[in-house]
Amino acid sequence: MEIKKAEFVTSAIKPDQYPADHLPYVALVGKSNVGKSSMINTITNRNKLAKTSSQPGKTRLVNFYRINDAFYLVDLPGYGFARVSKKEKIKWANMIETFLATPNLLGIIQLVDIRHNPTADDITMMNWIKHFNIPLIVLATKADKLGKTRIKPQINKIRKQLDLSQHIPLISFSSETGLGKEEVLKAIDHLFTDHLGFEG
Ligand SMILES: Nc1nc2c(ncn2[C@@H]2O[C@H](COP(=O)(O)OP(=O)(O)O)[C@@H](O)[C@H]2O)c(=O)[nH]1
Ligand SMILES: [Mg+2]
Repeated sequence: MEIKKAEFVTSAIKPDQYPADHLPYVALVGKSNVGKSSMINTITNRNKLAKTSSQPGKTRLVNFYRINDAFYLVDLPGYGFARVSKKEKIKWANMIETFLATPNLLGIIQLVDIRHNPTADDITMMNWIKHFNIPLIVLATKADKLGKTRIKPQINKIRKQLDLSQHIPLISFSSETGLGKEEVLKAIDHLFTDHLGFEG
C-alpha cells in the first residue's frame, strides 16, 4: 500500500462521536509514550499529522485519521502511566472495551518498546485482543535505540514472552529511521485481503 492521502478527521470520546461513514478501522494500542502518534506520522510521511509528546500524555480521546479515503488509522489513548486514579482507569477500560466491540474494526496494531520486556499491561491488552479475536500486528518500536545485532534476539524474546503464534506479524520498527515502514504497510494490506468479505 502507498499512503497518498492522510487527514485528521475527529477526536471522540463516545461511539456516537465516531466518524459516520463506516470505513474500516485499524487501531493503534500501546502504553503511553511508546510511539503511537510518531508511528502514524512515519507511515503517512507527515511530520505533524499526529501530535507527539515526550511527556506521557493524559489524552483520553480516540483520534481518527482517514487514510486514502479507504480506512481510518485510530490512535487510542495509551495505558500504563502511573498517577492515574482508579476512576480514570475504569473510564479508560470502558472506552477501550466499547471500541474493541465496534463492528468495523479490521485489525489492531499493538506497539511495544523493543528495548524492554513487555509490561503486564501489554500482556493484558494482548489477551483482550485475542479474546475478541481481532487480527493483530505487533510493532517492536524504537529499534533505533538498539544496536543492529541486538534487534533479532530481542524480537525473538518478545515473541516468546507475548506467546505470539507465528502467523502474527512482529515487526521491528523505528519512527526515527523508518525501519519496518514497508513491512507495516504490507501487513495492513493483508488485513484487507484476509477479510475480503469485509463490508464495514
Ligand atoms: N528514538 C525514538 N524515539 C521515538 C520513536 N517513536 C517515538 N519516539 C519518541 O517517544 C516519545 C513519545 O512518542 P509519541 O509518538 O508521542 O508516543 P505515544 O504516546 O504512544 O503517542 C516522543 O518523544 C517521540 O519522539 C522511535 O521510533 N525512536
Ligand atoms: Mg500519542
